[in-house]
Amino acid sequence: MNISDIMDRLGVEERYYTRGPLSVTTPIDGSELAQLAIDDDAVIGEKIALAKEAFLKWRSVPAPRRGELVRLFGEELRRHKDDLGRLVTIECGKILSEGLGEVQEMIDICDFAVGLSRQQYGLTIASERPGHHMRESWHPLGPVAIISAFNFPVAVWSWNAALALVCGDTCIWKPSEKTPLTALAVQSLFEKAIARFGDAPPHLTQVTIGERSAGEQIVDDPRITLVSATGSTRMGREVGPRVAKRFGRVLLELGGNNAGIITPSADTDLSLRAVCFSAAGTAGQRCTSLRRLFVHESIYGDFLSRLKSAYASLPVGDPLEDGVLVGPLIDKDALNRMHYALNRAKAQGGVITGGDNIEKEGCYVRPAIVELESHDGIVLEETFAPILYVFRYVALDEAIALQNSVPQGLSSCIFTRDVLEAEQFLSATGSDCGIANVNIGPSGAEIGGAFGGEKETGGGRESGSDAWKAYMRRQTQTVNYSTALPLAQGVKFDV
Ligand code: UN1
Repeated sequence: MNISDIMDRLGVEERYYTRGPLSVTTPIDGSELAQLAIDDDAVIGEKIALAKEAFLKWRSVPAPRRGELVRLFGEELRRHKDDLGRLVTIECGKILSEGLGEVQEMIDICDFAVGLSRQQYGLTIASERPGHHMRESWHPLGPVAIISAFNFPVAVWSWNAALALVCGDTCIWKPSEKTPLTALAVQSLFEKAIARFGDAPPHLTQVTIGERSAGEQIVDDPRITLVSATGSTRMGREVGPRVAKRFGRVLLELGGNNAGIITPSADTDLSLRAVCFSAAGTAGQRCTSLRRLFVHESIYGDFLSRLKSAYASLPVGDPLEDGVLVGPLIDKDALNRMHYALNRAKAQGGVITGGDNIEKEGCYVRPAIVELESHDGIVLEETFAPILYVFRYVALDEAIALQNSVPQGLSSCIFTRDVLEAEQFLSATGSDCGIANVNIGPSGAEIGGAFGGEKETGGGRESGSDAWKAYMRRQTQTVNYSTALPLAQGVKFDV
């Protein structure tokens, strides 16, 4: 597949993707797209130094002016949405409307960050001492490392970078080795915005292409004040303690094992569509993909037979083609892991519908439904593939308890028209996840809310709401505007 025209329009020169040891392939047909150079330790060290140098200047630029740069970047994204969206599809295999949707998500977070650049509000606090006032100020933090995954190769970076930039931070981005081309393209669009902005310090954002050791170097460097990492729980288990050891900050977005509950009052058509999109869409390769479904016993038979026929008619194929809804898995390893999970589910007594490979270049597979009685074993693990484990339930309490009984806690949903059930699900005794939805699936969140999850999902929150606070340092300030020196808590210390 030839990408030179797209790369050209996105402003990436050929020399950056035609020589080097890292071979980049497309999951569409497995063919090679590019060969990239890999940064060695010295280059990464130099990039970190440059990020620090840029930070020392950028932190003094007024926040609304920093917002102007992000506004200009958003304009570049709007202008190049078609090409970048297509490149996302080519590099990671999601269908074109989702590739375009990913760029839209970048545009949305840029808009959000522009507004935020005038809203980094702190509190004023009543002081107990006469002639004193207290307040809270938010200051820029420092260089931020963004480690991103293949499945949202550009949107998740932008959630971090757009906020970090208006907060006065600089960014070093280590994209997945599977999707470095979209990172180069985004960097090039960012540089177009920089050129229009005029007086930004150089190296506000940089990309580093590297393998595991590059990640380790970034994670261990004390100049990196925040490591925002998206990926598996296994990766987070290594990154978290290493950054903590040097008292750095982490923001972790790790594995999910998201569930849905279909209650007797659910709107069947709506819930069927939601289940198909969130379990089979993106070939099950979202952190938020639906992986477990609890269906009330009174509607189980009917719901399952409709779900199976919907699955049987899902168009699987080339994600660039019109009408296709399910593209390929990212690579052969992903395909092997899917079959491994299906074999284990079968050994646990699971009855499998679908899941067979589709004869075609690339890693195409029919999404699978697995009906199970025992909620354990492989069900407790996240497999990044279109497998939906389905269970029958009798009482809602029991379904919620099972939903919460996995180690991960990212996203969850219930389908009901009963307000009591909906509110129970959203209450303190309901879903234990970072995201809980009613009458929509667990995936496809908007940028306005804080995104992230509990337990082994890592506890981080990115994107909307007050997630920006993770990219700043909080300072509590007390000013004495009197001539006396009263001490807090009535302490006496007269000299
Ligand atoms: C991810 O899968 O890493 O909520 C992020 C969603 C998307 C983001 C998913 N907006 O499904």
